[in-house]
Amino acid sequence: MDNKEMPHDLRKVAEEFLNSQKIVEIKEIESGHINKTYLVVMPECNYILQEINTHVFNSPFGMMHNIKEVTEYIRKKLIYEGKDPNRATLNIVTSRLGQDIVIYKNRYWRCMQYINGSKTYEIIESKEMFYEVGKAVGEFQFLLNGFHTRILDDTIRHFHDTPYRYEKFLDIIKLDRCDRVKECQEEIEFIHARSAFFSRITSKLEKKIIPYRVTHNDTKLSNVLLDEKTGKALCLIDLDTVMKGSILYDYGDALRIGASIAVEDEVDLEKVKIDLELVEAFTKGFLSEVKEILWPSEAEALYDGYHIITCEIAMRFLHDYLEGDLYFRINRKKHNLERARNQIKLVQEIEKNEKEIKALINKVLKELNYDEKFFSSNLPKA
Ligand code: GN1
Ligand code: MG
Repeated sequence: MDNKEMPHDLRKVAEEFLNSQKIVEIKEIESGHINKTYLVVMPECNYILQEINTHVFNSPFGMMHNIKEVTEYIRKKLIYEGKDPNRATLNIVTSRLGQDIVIYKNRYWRCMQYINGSKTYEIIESKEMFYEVGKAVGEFQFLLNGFHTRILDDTIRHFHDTPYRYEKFLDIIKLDRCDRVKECQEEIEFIHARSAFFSRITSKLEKKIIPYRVTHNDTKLSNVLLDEKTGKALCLIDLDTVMKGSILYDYGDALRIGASIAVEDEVDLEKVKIDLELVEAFTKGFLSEVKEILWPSEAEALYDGYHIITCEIAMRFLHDYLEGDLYFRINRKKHNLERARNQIKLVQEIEKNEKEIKALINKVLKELNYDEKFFSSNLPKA
């Protein structure tokens, strides 16, 4: 969308945050399945303007509270370490009246600084690149270690509660409002067949075998900023779902997209394969950052994180298709079904490579000299 086509309302909203005289143009950015995102071009610096999807985030102020608290905490830690906080965390731009959210015609908007010279990717281009992504995901955890989970709102309750999501999935199948169940029998069976292990992570959280941490919860590749020139990791963006959770989901979600050689909605399922060298590179970057904080019980369940999050996302896409595409934005009629099939193929690939993945994780733990205690415990059995 160029300036001439720019809807009047969009400019009006931008003006609530930025000087209208200086706005060069506003362009839509095609990214993410939930919020609508625009780039506001200004003379020296660009800004991100986002319309918050309040169907998904029904407590937008709670969400902004979380983002503010977390970015402030990270900023302080970065300053203390002598790093540049402007490129290593998100910076919220408040409105003329000093508010984080502007409500315009009943729609909710927010603004953030665009980090100059940064780039995101939909597909990984090299091992080095994915190593950097691993470092960014690990560093996020490291920086937030010690941040109290109770400070944060539960923005989307039961977000990575896979057994809960399975219960909701069963309800949707029973209702079959869109008469789509018969078309998806095979996919539904695939999910049923794996439901027994959906609680592997949540039950460990409940029993305190693994800790609740402040986690990102949406560590897909396109949410990691890399420096355009150096390729080095800058930071994680899209902090909408930052809340208490398990590090295992963050580890797994990043691998889910990054270690697959096809994009998430690739329809040629032959192309949906995982690259073990990429799994290793990411794991190295990630584990090198979390060495001081990771529990042995978490290390031994890293594979489960990868496996379960991929099942969960497959189930969520299928759920949305069965419900009539109410949640994820779609660009074609069967987009959610295609995404679900793609993720199901990915789960099959993960299962096929289970031994190899577990062996790789163990190898990296050893190479990084993880403490003896990690090896006396029950590490993933290859
Ligand atoms: C959604 O909005 P986006 O694209 O960052 C979703 C994630 C899914 C992801 C799948 C709030 O993320 O949970 O993993 O799509 N976000 C929400 O690509 O549901
Ligand atoms: Mg998101």
